Amino acid sequence: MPANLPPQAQALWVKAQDAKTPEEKLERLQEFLSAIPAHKGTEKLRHQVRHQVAELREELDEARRRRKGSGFSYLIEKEGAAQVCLVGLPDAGKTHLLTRLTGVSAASTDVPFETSKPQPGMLKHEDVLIQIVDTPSLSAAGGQHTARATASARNADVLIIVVDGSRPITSGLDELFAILGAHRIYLRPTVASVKVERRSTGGIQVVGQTYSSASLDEISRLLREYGVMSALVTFTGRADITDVEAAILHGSVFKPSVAVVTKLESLEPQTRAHTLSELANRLKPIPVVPADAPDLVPRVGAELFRASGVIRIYTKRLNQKERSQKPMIMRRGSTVLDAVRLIHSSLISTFQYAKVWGESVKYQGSRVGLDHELRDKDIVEIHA
Ligand SMILES: Nc1nc2c(ncn2[C@@H]2O[C@H](COP(=O)(O)OP(=O)(O)OP(=O)(O)O)[C@@H](O)[C@H]2O)c(=O)[nH]1
Ligand SMILES: [Mg+2]
Repeated sequence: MPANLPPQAQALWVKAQDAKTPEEKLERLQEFLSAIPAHKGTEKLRHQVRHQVAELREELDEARRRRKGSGFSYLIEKEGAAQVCLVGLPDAGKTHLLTRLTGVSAASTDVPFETSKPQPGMLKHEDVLIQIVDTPSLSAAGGQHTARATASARNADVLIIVVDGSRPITSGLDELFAILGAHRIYLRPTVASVKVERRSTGGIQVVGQTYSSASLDEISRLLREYGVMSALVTFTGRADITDVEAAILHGSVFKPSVAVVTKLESLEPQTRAHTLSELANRLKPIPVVPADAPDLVPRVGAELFRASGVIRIYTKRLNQKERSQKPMIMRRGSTVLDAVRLIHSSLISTFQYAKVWGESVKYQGSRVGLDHELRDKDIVEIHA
């Protein structure tokens, strides 16, 4: 159902977006909240704005504490090929898993909400390092732990959903999804969705709306009403104009994820198998890895690498046999041009061709141009 906001509420929303400080934003969001008419169509929106208000309050409280005290920041700076965040309900086994994946030791007992701030470690996957961040547990009641965990999850490239296999699966997942959803974090690309990325210039650009009933005019008009003059709008599936509005208002994010199931070893073999297949069904297409797998670290590493959407590219100097030891980390879909830019931008003007070995070419050592798309583990030799 569309939110159909009256112009006055729309204007207040625009004002809230233009807020210069978190204090101002909090105040304006509260004004906006009180201007949203209460009916079925605005239920979700009201719920989410309320959450946003609560999050901002937490953030402000935290900033105040920081000013007084330790100067500690709760967002972990990214390192390695990707940042992965462990999320889950109390006592699911996140901290224990951090230790198993990275060797970092931290208190992990049966005290719920034991972890109170994010902590990082590095997992080695083949020749790359993947950063794993342990977070406080999520709770439907919200609060500081949940705020820190969801902020970390938003910041991460990939999530590991830690599921306690000894507890009822359905209710546990429902709770987890409800909490993440309330914070506008989604684990699966929805069948129909819209992503609105704001830009400073360039007007409204729309891609992928072939299957949508929304016209470019309609989309531009709606965005303008909300004060968005330049943005890249990406449609997936048969999303319509109400999905555009939802994307502007809710700022949802999609996070690729991998599930790890803990505490399976005490289960009867049959119950164990049933639990795993129930989870796989429910979470499809998210891969599910049992925490008692003997090859846990390489398996999780491979799944995380796949989910992260990055590839490794090696370089080779002219007339040398060996490729570089260390890979360059690039986004999937990157081309020779992207690689050349990363090596040295001055090479672009003198570039003649590149020779490539690996999966992206049919014949090893083929000559390719700048627009050639690279694959994981390709070796590139630039001729310039
Ligand atoms: N049997 C078994 N116990 C586990 C497993 N994973 C974790 N545990 C135990 O479960 C308890 C909770 O584990 P934690 O790693 O502290 O859980 P958490 O998700 O970090 O929970 P918070 O306290 O909210 O941070 C600890 O006593 C762990 O030893 C597992 O795979 N099997
Ligand atoms: Mg913990």
